[in-house]
Amino acid sequence: NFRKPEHAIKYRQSAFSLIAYNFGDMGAMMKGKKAFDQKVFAERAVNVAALSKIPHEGFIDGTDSGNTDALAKIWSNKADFDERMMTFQTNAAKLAEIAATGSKKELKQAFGEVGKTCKGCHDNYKKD
Ligand code: ASC
Repeated sequence: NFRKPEHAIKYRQSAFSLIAYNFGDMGAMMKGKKAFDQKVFAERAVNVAALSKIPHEGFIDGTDSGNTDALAKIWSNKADFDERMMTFQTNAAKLAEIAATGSKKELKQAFGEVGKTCKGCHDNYKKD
């Protein structure tokens, strides 16, 4: 367990930083901002799939204030939030699977699905 609320906040933020870096690099390839490299893309997708399982645990009670962009709404809509987190994990796992063997078209679609889950949560539950 976390000893202090700020440890839980730091824990989830650390995971999100790693997710943003890996997903951002995949995004650069999808947008043609850098050359598409299937091997690198697939490695990043595996990273995101593993990392997607980390942040949820950090959203413990009493961590809606302090050094966080998380809105208190998370805890008054916890079932919805939890479900979105699970969808993120499921879609990230699918993307990793498709990235290993799939066509670029399939991969683009799966990448978009993960991006939607990021955005959905940010729009609803993150300070802008
Ligand atoms: C990213 C990133 C996000 C998501 C989101 C997807 O690369 O940092 O927060 O994608 O913009 O819509």
